[in-house]
Amino acid sequence: MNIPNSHPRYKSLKTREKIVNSYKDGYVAAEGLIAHGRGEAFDYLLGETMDIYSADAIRAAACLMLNAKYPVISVNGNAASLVPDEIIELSKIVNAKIEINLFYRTEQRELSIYNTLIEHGANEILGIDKRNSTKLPEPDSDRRIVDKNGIFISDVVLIPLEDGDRTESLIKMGKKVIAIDLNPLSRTSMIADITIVNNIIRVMPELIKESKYFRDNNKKCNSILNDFDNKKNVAGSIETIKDNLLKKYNELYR
Ligand code: PTJ
Repeated sequence: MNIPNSHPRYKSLKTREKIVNSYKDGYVAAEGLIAHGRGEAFDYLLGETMDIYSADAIRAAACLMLNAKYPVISVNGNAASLVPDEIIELSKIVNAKIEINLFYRTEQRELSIYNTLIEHGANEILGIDKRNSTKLPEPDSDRRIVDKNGIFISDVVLIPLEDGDRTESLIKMGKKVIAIDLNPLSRTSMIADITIVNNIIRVMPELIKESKYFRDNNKKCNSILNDFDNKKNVAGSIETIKDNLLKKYNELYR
């Protein structure tokens, strides 16, 4: 379909087109399309911008990844579809491993995501060689299957669009978790060490920019990490939604 770039929701429609094509190509799960729709709804309520709370969380996330000994970026179908280049670029800046880790795991989807990331220039991708698979103690879902040389031994994991059970399991194992999730009410958002409540499409370029900055200005990271309070920050995002709703309400009724 031809989407005219004059359309008021051009960007959003193009993103939908991208994720639907990745579904047709076999690497986004059907359920990933539903998850995307839920994300869109929260993005709408959040005002579809980069607010101060996500900007703060991104700075803290950049610092945490740069200070990590063994950071890993966990990649699922939606992330591979929406931001493949950015995942690879970030992994190089913060020296992180990339690991494919799927909730709706099939070998065909794993391979398809692997091929996509290779096409986009990735060198090493974990989570695909079954000889290196091991299991986290929890959760019961296939998300617990991880790479011995990746998430299993990591100290910091970046998890875009993740479910709460595995987030909890990673935290119980003593790992620091950075989540990217548009839903500030999700269990993942509430329990992660750092939650970036924004659209992965907006987040990744900023995270790359901040990671480059703090790589060269690392001394500032300690105070940024000490000052960051995730619960307060997520509450700020909820407040943004509340303010946006109130503004709309007042426009209609006052
Ligand atoms: O590729 P798989 O098999 O690993 O499956 C991926 C999905 C996303 C289907 C799977 O992880 C899943 O079911 O996730 P949930 O539990 O639906 O959680 C996804 C979260 O991501 C929801 O809270 C959405 O609001 C949020 N989300 C959706 N799109 C975006 C997003 N957050 C940031 N940016 C987005 N573009």
